[in-house]
Order: sequence, then C-alpha cells, then structure tokens
Amino acid sequence: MPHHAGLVKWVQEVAALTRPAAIHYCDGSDTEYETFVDLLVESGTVVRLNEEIKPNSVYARTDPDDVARVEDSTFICSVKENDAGPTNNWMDPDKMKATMTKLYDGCMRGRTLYVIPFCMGHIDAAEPKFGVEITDSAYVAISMRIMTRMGAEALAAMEATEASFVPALHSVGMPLDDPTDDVPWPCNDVKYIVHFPEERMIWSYGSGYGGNSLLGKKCYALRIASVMGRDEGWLAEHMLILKLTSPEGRSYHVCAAFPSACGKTNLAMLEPTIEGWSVETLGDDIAWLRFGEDGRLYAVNPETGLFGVAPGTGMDTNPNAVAAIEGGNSIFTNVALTADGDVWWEGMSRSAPPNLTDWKGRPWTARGGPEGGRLGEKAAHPNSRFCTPIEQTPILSKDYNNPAGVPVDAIIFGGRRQNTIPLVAQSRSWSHGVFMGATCSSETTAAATGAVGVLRRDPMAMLPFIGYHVGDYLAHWIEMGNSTTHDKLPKIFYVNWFRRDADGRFLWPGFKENSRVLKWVVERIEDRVGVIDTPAGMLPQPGDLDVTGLDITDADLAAVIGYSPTEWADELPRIRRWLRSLGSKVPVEMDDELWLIAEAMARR
Ligand code: GTP
Ligand code: SPV
Ligand code: MN
Repeated sequence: MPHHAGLVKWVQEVAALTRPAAIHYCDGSDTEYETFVDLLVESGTVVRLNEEIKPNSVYARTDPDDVARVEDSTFICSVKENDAGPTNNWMDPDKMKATMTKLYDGCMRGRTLYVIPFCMGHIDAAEPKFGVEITDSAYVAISMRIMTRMGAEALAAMEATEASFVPALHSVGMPLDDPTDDVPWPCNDVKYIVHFPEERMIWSYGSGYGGNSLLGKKCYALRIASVMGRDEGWLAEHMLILKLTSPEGRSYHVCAAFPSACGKTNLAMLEPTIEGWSVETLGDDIAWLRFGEDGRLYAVNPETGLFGVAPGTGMDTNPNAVAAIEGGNSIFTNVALTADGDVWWEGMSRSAPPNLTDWKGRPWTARGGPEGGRLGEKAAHPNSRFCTPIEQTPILSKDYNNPAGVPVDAIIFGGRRQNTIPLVAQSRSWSHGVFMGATCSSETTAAATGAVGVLRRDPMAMLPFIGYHVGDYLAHWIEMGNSTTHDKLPKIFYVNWFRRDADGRFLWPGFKENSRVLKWVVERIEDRVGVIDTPAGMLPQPGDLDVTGLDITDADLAAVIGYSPTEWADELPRIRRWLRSLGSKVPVEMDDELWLIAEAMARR
C-alpha cells in the first residue's frame, strides 16, 4: 500500500464509484508483466507470439469498432468555453462530470482496478511530470509499461516529496456481473476522452485503444502538457526528435511535426542514402521543448516506447524500426498473424506469407482476401500498431536519456498534400515559420476514426491535441520566439513528401531519400546555399538539392520542389478563411504574414 496520501485517497474514491472486484498497485516488474499476460491470454485479449521469432511479445485484436482515436468524442472541458476554442469539443466541466460519473458508477464490477504510477519525461528531471492512471484494462497496463516510466520507481519518486500528479481515470466501460460473459476486447459504444485542463485531470471511458486509453500519451503529454507549457513557458508538441551528423562530423538536432500517420516514426529512424550522413533517434511522436540557461531551445522525448503504424514498415522503408521490433518485448495490435505465431502486415515483405489470419481473425490469402470478406481487404488494419521499447532502436542517440534534452537547430512542419506545398521550404522568420506551422494542412488518415483523405488544416500537426484555444496556442508560439535572441532560435522549415502528379503517383520517393532534404536544411543552417524567395517560402535553388544517384526526372524534380502560382491562387483564400474562422485570439502576426504573401503573389 503506497503512503502517498493524495494517491490513496483518490484510489479509494474511484474504487467506491466504480466498484471493482480487486485493486492492484502496479510495480512494473517482470513478474507482474507475466501475470498480466497470463490473464490477458486467459480472457482471449492477446495470444503469445512464437518465442523463437518474437520473444516476450503478444498479439491483440481489438473490437472492429475500437481501432483508432475518436476525435468526435474527445473534449476539452475548460471552465470557460472560450478557453477550449473553436477547434475542440467542449462541455461544461460540471455537466461532463455528472454525465461521466453516471457512466463510471459500477463500471468496474467484476474487474480489477489497476493503479499505474508513471512519469512523463525523466524521473530525475528538474520538475518531473508525474501521473497516475487508474484502468480496468491489463492491456493498458502492459502497454503503459512500454510507453512510460511506470511502476515502483515512479511511485517512490512521487512519494519522496508527496508530489502532485495528473489523475488519469480510464475504464473500458464494460462491467462483468458474470465472469464467463467477458469478451476478448471489452469496450463500449459510448466513448468519452475528456480533459479538465484547469484541474490537470483526464477521464476516459469506453475505448481500449491507443491514444484513447494510454493516457500518458496524447491526453497527458500533449493535451494537458500543452496547457502546462502555456502556463509555464514551454511547448508540448507532436514532434519526432532526431540527431543528424554530417560527413564533417558536425551534429544537428531536428524536431519535426507531421500529423498522425504522416511520417514521424519513419523520419525519426531514417537511414540516409547520401554518403557520410547519419541519423540517430531521440523520439518519434512527442517532444517537450524548453529554453535552456543558454537561451537555446531544448527537446526531450517524454515517452519510452514507439507506438508505430505497422503497415508500410519494412526493411526497405524503415530497417531500424524492423530491428527494434525483432528485439521482441512488444505488443502488436490489429496486424495479421502467421501460421507459425509471428506477425505480418502490408509492406513488411513484398509477398504475404501463406495461411495468414487477418486482423478480424479470418483466414486470409493474398489472392482471395479474407474468408467471407471483400476481395482486396487488407490483412492488417491501416491503423494497426507495434508497441516497442524505444531502447531497442539500434540507432538510439546516447542523449535519449539526458533529462536536459538536446538543443534544437531546426523545426520542420509537414503534412500530406497532393499539391500546392513544395517538397521543402524555409521560413523567412520565426513568425513566418509559425505561420507555416499554423496553416499546415493534411489529408486525414486512418489514425483517427472518420473519413480518410479529407483535406483539413492541422496547425503544427496539433489540431486534435491542443488542450486550449488555438488562437492562444499560436500566440504562445509567437511569444516563445520573443523569449530569446533571434540567432538562438531554431530555423523553421515546411516539407511535403506527398506531392503527386496528375495520375496520383508520388513525385518524390520519400522515406530514406528524405535525407536529401535534411542535408539541404543543414546547408541552410550553415548558410552554404542560397534560396529562391517565393510566396510558398524560401525554396532550394536549382541544383542545390542533392539528387546524386536518385532516379528522378528533371521534370518531376522541378514539379516537386517548385512553386505553383495557380495552386497558391487557390490556397491563399482557403488559408484566409480558415484563419478567420478561428476568431480574434489569433495573433496579429498571422495576418501580417498572410498580407506579405498576398503582396508577393500580386507582385509576381
Ligand atoms: P503517428 O504514430 O500516427 O503519429 O504517425 P507517424 O507520423 O509516426 O507516421 P509513420 O512514420 O508511422 O508513417 C505513416 C505512414 O506514412 C506509413 O504508412 C508510411 O509508410 C508512410 N510514409 C512515411 N514516410 C513517407 C514518405 O516519405 N513518403 C511516402 N509516400 N509515405 C511515407
Ligand atoms: C497518433 O494518432 O498521432 C498516434 C497514435 O500517435 S495514438 O496513440 O492512437 O494517438
Ligand atoms: Mn502521433
């Protein structure tokens, strides 16, 4: 029994409401993990994979209706509606608590209540950010063990100072009055993912999946942390962190924000195709950015695991992710299962192994698709995931475990756009960079429920993750740029790996070849190459982007790196309308930048 009074009291209150059959305080040990896996095997939630091929790893299939983040059911319940802003769902916090208290009433009957003490970021950080997740899902408990610093050590650190923590309550919302009634993936049609920003509190109900249930991740490390960052002068961002070393041995740190399923994990683990360059990984999804004593911006990855999109991850695209996964100790969700107890997904190998079982549990073949299903249905769900300790990444940077983080030289924003946005552009200034991030747009992916391929603005790739008013968020970005001298700020870039030709073919090969863009970024930081100034930003001069040995025609290259006046004539009004739709809190700098671009377009 822990001796953190605040924690004990909260657990008692939640138990009185949810009425679990048992309470278990998680210590994060190997024995505990084994016990949880045994329980999950027994309930049919997971199967153990072949120990020879994927040691210490399990495979889970979710309910087919619980496969991604649910943005429509995600709420920022600030006291005032205007603090949630136009991009978040809002409900009065008291009303939401009343609604959810009814749902939580008795919701853990017949189940165990797990208490998971955790720390986002380093336990020995200057101000460690603690949390405690209460959940009735052992799948969540074993996933949190990979994704966060959890268990006895986190609890001891909290207890040492009676530290405050973010209470994060999660239930799958399926009480069990008769244990034989349990299903492999309990969940509820009613789902709520709710944040109380002033109280720094999270309530989640009805889903067992990823960002809906591993509450340290999107709910804490982005939505709640973004509010903490606003109040305390730092940033919580949907960014990978990588270290890039040039042939001359000079190193640079780059943070990049792309929307969900738009290439962060792939870029973070990149194997450069250009001679003499190397990449090391520090993070693949979330970065916390603070100014150091020296006035530079430092980045820390608050997580300890990769929760990566499985499809498309293969030796040809991301060999380092493959190597990390081969290390075992992983949880695979909604991928396909092979006959010998291994996992498979589209893009892992050119041809599918025979006798697969698909993510819905049906026999599946490459020629016929799933038995009883539609021809062409994929074996793995497009948002299927691997959950793997980041320490298994062969190219993990030695600075990954440094609580102070790494100094950031460049920030890259990006999105998935068929047209309009060039391969790479540099911003003319910090505020132009903030404008680029703010007006970032992307076609939606399977990482959230809803239609795929719909174009939407996704400011800083944070649209679903900003825990407060988007206008205040953009003002905070501008303010951050005013907190140090200009020369110490990271340079800001905007990339698009996804530009296509009229036939829908990608113009840029992407993946490892994106190293060529990183090289240009470094050459710009070092001021070794010039630019062409356009309304889309400062673009590479012809010949400056290193395409040595790359199979790309001059016409395709020109099309992928070029500025298109006709496409921008369509884009500018869309940007203007969107900025207007955000209301009056948007910082004046955004209007100034818009005006400058409109001017430049008129002049050309
Ligand atoms: P989240 O974990 O959801 O935040 O996603 P992420 O941003 O980490 O995306 P990830 O790297 O997992 O990539 C998502 C999808 O985009 C995968 O199917 C990749 O194969 C694909 N992808 C990544 N990089 C590129 C690229 O450079 N070009 C193309 N065409 N596709 C890419
Ligand atoms: C994302 O959707 O950006 C993810 C996956 O990284 S989830 O953890 O489900 O949010
Ligand atoms: Mn993500």
